[in-house]
Amino acid sequence: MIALLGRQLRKDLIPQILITTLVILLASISLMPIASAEPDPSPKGMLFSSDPAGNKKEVFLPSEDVYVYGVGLVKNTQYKITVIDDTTMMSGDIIPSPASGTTITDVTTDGNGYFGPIVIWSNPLTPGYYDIIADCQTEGNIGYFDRETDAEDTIEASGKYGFFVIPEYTAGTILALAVCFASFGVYKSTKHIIHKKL
Ligand SMILES: [Ca+2]
Ligand SMILES: [Ca+2]
Repeated sequence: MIALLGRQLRKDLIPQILITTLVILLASISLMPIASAEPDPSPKGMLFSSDPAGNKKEVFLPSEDVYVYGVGLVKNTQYKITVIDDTTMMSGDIIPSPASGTTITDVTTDGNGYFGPIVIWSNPLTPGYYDIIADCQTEGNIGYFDRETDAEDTIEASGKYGFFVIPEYTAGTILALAVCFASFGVYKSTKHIIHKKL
């Protein structure tokens, strides 16, 4: 009797088992494209030159300080940040000496792979085009640029410069032009008032 009930029970369960298996199979198939679309497990870090508040900034006056912050770097890890003359780096290249007037800065990333903004160059700055490179001190080759673990300014990645320091005379010219335009505006509005009075 018990054996009969058991057989009956198993017989009733067979369709349910088949349906459950089918559902699991379909769910696996539907999840497959999602799994293959997962982001790169080792995303490349990025550096950004900025102001003290962490707003991206690429053009500096010689009288300003250059700040940098990094995102997507190796977590809780030491990096050496170097300002170099504008160049194009390939993975495996030796990291050039710091640009004149700059020094290498040590930083440690937080649990999210983030650091900064920190000052990497205090004024007075030397006019020119520069790149910023972060050399990981725990992975890759120290002193060499490793694209998998290191990060450089993202603008450098597209073959451009990381940041630019405007020459004094350019800044002076812009200021002179601004004063000129402002004076011209005052003159025009004054003239307009005089004409009105006449
Ligand atoms: Ca390295
Ligand atoms: Ca560059």
